[in-house]
Amino acid sequence: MVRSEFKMDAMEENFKAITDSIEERFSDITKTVEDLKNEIETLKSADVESSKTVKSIQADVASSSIYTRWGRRSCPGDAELVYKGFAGGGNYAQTGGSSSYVCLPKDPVFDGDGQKSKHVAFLYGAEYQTSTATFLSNVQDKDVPCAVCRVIGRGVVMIPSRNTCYSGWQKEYSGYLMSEYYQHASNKEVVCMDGTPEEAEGNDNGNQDGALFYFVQIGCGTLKCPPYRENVALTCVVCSK
Ligand SMILES: [Ca+2]
Ligand SMILES: [Ca+2]
Repeated sequence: MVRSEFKMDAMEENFKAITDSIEERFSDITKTVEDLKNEIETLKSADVESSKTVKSIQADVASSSIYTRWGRRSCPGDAELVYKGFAGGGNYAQTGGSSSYVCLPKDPVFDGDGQKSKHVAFLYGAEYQTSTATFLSNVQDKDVPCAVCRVIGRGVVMIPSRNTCYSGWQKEYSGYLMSEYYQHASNKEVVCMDGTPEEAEGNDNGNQDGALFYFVQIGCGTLKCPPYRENVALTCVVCSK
């Protein structure tokens, strides 16, 4: 009797030891599973972060904006110079031809003398026509340069009739709106001339005309004054973000 009781006790002890060990292992496994879950979550968020970084780097590399800085031979700030040259466009006295100003590079490349046509559009160099203005009249008849500029990872906007950018935007350059004289045969787009205009390389101070640049002012009416004002040259600013 005593012997079998002793046997039972021993069995019970043995059984308890086994269940304890199972419980212990189970708790270890649960902890390991928890640890692995946490690790997976950490890896997942790290992956999301790194793919975000990769995407933003790709966006920076892929996206760039181009603008023309009229009246200058260089690009401002961190903008990269694509090329510089001479502002040109259709002749002020001709009804046909280019209604855009174009930035012609200083180093043209031609395909050959034999390639020509009788019926064509003409491009001419451009001059500042500021003699009747109360400011910058010293650049009258000077030839207008231009620079084509590239900014990486930012968009660009030209805002007419402001000389400062809106909050969060970086100023590329500011100046004055210019276009063709309102009574000339040729009409042109409105562009933003740098506020500190230079002369083109090889400038001739003489009056050769061609495509012309005049300041732009407001005609009040449908456009309300205020906030607009008559008899004041309109400003402009080129901003990037
Ligand atoms: Ca000239
Ligand atoms: Ca002129």
